[in-house]
Amino acid sequence: MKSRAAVAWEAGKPLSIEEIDVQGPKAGEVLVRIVATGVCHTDLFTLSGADPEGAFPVILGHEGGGIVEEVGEGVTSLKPGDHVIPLYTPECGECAFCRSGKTNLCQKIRVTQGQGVMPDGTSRFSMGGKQLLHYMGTSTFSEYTVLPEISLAKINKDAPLDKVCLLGCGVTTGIGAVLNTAKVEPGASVAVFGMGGIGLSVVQGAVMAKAGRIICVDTNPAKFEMAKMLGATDFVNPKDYPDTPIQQVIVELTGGGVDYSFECIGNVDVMRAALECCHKGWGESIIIGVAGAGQEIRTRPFQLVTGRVWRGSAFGGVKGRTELPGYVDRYMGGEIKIDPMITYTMGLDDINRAFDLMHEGKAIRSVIIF
Ligand code: NAD
Ligand code: AHE
Ligand code: ZN
Ligand code: ZN
Repeated sequence: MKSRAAVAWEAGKPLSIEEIDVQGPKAGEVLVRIVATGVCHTDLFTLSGADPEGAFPVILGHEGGGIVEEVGEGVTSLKPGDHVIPLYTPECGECAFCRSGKTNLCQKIRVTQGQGVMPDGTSRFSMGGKQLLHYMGTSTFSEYTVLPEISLAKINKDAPLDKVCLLGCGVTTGIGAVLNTAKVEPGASVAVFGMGGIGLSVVQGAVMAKAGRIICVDTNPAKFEMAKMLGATDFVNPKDYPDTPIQQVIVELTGGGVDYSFECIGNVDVMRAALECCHKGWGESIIIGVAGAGQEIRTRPFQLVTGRVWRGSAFGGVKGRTELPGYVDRYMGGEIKIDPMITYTMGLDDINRAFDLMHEGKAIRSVIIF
């Protein structure tokens, strides 16, 4: 079938709106009509060429909401008409990772997903006979996309797909990092570095966890208004302290450091600051930001010897098929806020503007409506 899609032909170039060919679903696969998709910083990151796994030409996008159009042979858990959120972290329920009870990082299809192909090693996308790659197993920048059955969470049909698409990455990642990865307890102090869609969702998670102090750090003070509206208590712009390392500013502000910090930028120097602003003896820092090829984190081992903990979080530690429907219901019940995160909505033809707005720091999330 034909599909409108935004194609990334090469790194560093704007996306091109094309009419592509999409092959129907093979065994264990599902054809989905994407209704709406968010644009996440990770899409920009891969388009920039900084992603070690980035391969082109590719159809990016991983924060979508859609409707099942057709199912392949052997698919039992989904049928045409079901509303779904694509999962870049699938959940097969049977691999060692799924069975461990310790992680959400299902590895059943991770190798082929990273290579930009379906589990059988081939792509369902092409144009003029030339193969186009899948991205993160989701490729939501195409009106029609094909995913493995294990990469789809079935959700409440009453949920607006142009809102809950943000649960496909940003909102879930931030809230989950607080509740699942850090397990922030009531009264705890929290520092959040980076007030994009992820950092603001960490703020939201910290409020849900009943954290005491929620300190937001961003070099763009325009972001603080939304953070305050979501429940943040303190705002720090590193540019106001040109002569003092930001970790020292936060240690002094809190009289010894925070209980938890979250890096939501992808900057390895900020990752160090986020660790070092944690309280001696128990402070935990969670890395959420994705850093480019060749980047490495550094600190004095003494920081860890003296009790600080460095951890990471992918998709907020959330098991998508099991837990995401509950996140959707919590949005429907008013507990999870998504609408304020949507700064712009636009059609697929304007998708490059969504990338520009994020680069310029003017959008928390742009949602593309097909
Ligand atoms: P974003 O671009 O919307 O937000 C980043 C924010 O960081 C901006 O507000 C910006 O002003 C601020 N910032 C930049 N440099 C800064 C600095 N030196 N000090 C303080 N603030 C600074 O991005 P996003 O969509 O919120 O994504 C954030 C990061 O999280 C990205 O690296 C993205 O790839 C990553 N991410 C990870 C996961 C995961 O599962 N681990 C999921 C989604 C996104
Ligand atoms: N491909 C990159 C890493 C990218 C990365 O860390 N992705 C996150 C999700 S970001 C969503 O916006 C993730 O879930 N990682 C776990 C995984 O298995 O990819 C690289 O460095 O190679
Ligand atoms: Zn993302
Ligand atoms: Zn699995």
